[in-house]
Amino acid sequence: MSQVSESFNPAELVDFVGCHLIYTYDNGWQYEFYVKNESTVDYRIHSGMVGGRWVRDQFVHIVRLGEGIYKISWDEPTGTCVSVAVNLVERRLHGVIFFPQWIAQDTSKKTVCFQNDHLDEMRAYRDAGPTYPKLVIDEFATITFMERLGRDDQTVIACPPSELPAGYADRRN
Ligand code: FER
Repeated sequence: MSQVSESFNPAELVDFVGCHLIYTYDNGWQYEFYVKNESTVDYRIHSGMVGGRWVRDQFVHIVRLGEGIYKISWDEPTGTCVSVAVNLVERRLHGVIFFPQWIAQDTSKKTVCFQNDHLDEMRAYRDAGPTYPKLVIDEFATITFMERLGRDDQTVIACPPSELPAGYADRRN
């Protein structure tokens, strides 16, 4: 592992690793993530301000807050910072997204891509800014689909949202 977070405690994350969730924020934005391992997530954004964007192998900080309750926090190469608190028992989640100003203003949707193929480009946009004022999005979400898979599965998040089978994100359980 190239980076380790201060609160890192892998033993507490056994039940969360492998978790695959699809959820919709109360503002209508639909997201999906897969907890690949104790410090990595893959995700896809189905709809919203940056719908179509997808990312693999994002380094994240994950902590357990209680029974079925976890918090995932990270800093994107774009400069967007995210912190998501997940309650698996009540199937609710609360996310805070801190968008830099350049993304808030970006009508050409520069971050809507498979980010892994454009990492240097994203860092260059981030460094060019402007960063401030940040656009802070603070929303609850409802988890509409939830399953437990194995760790380090490369097949879960493997294509853009547009190439998924019809109805993929609408499955409910
Ligand atoms: C989320 C909110 C925001 C999430 C990812 C993001 C995987 C990422 C946003 C971005 O980089 O544009 O719940 O879950």
